[in-house]
Amino acid sequence: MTVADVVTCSGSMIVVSNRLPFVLKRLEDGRLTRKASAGGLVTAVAPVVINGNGLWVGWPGIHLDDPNEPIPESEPGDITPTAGLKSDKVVAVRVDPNIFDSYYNGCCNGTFWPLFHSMPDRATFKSEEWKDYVTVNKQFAECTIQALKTLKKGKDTPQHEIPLIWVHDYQLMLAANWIRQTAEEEEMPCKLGFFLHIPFPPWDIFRLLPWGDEILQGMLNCDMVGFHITDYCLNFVDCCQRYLGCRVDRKNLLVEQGGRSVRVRPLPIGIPFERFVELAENAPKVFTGEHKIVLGVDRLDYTKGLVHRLLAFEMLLEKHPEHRGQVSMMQVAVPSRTDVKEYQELKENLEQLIGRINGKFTTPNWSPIRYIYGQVSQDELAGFYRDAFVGLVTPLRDGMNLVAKEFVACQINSPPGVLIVSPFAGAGETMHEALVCNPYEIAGAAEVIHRALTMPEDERILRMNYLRRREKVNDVNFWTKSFLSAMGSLFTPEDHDDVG
Ligand code: GDG
Repeated sequence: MTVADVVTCSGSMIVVSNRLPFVLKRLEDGRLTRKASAGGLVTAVAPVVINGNGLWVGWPGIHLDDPNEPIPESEPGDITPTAGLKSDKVVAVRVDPNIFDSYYNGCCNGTFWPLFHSMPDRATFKSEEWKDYVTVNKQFAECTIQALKTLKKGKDTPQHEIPLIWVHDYQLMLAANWIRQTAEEEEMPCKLGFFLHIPFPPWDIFRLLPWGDEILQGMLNCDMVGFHITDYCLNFVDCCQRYLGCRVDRKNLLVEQGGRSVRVRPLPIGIPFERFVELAENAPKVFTGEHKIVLGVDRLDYTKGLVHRLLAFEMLLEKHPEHRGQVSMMQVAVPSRTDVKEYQELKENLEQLIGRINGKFTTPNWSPIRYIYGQVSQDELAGFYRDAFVGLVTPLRDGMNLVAKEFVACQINSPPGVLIVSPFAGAGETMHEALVCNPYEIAGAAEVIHRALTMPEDERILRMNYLRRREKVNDVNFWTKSFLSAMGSLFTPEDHDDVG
């Protein structure tokens, strides 16, 4: 990374997310230890927090009985991006274990997750869970204020030193309410930005939410609200107008609220592109090369369209028997929300379906579906991405989908393979050279997979070159920079020279 690539926030940045960028584990001897998270978001955002002397507010992944138990430092030899995040730069939100399940599995994942993915029949609406959601959001806000106080910025703070608070995702849509209120009352200047990682649904779906007005007001307490794509921005603006009666400017994506003008911005997230290229360059060969591999990698979640995808692959083998014995589908399904019944049922359905399809087509030398239920290492994943012939990314609905982007980054073999994306993922909006596949139309999806498997080499090269070029430029650092720039907090040496 060159100096020009280093992203810096002009003031300090406080990140507020449901999870801290590491989880705490209790060792057998009773000691607490950190286990770092390796996601792209953490890799991109942690250095901005660390370099700018900022803070991270979040839940540490376990319940701590003793409210004064200190957060441990990183282990010696830890080279992950969060290693430099000292414990005094972390505010661990100690959510009451009695309400955590109701807040997290109940309201966040039982109400908002399905509804925002436009699956209202799966959503439940329970006022007790909503009450706990409000309580937890308030607690996150209090911890954020505590973090803001440690920065000791008064009302005379110069513009470029005003701290930036960046709140993440659907678990914390109300937190800005109390952060703004207290910061104003106590004259602590700050800028507030929010980013939603999942889709924002259209008005006709959003209106099903009994607490929609409160959610919109919560988000509007920020100075800027970011989404992956313009469609989600327009849905949000539309809901603000129709639910709250706000004046809006659709062209410039502005919403007026309480005498303030809130900016709404599409900020499509990227991946650490170069890191994936490097991983792909070093990953050992994972497939024998006898069969072409059609690859799916997903958390095991009903939004990811796994059942539809398997049915499409079955249809491919029915309609195009020439692929039998030649092509295998490899599906990695990462366990997710395993204590929720709906997710357990999905796992069972999926495994039955795989059994049925494999039973129907398997020969002594070939099986149509290889299935991994579990997490593979990132090196191995990069090898899968590199050596697969088709990347099959067909969610029913998805905020962005990083797998599509990681797949193209790792496609370094010559000639490359083909990416298929669903138009219902944010990635489908931006990755124009991928083949588009409607997961709901099984027969059509089977034809798209056939087209990918038979695509001429020169077309594959052309499409993949464009896809890779875009993701390389619009990587996760670019995303962080765009956010800071939209908030007026991107450090540019010239501005600071002016200030003296
Ligand atoms: C939310 C939004 C949005 C998967 N399997 C393994 C593994 N993974 C990693 C992938 C990728 C990540 O998990 C999944 O990211 P997605 O974007 O696909 O999906 P969500 O988890 O639903 O994320 C989504 C995202 O937030 C960011 O804004 O794109 O729309 O729903 O990075 O690499 N990693 C390893 N082993 C696995 O088996 N190591």
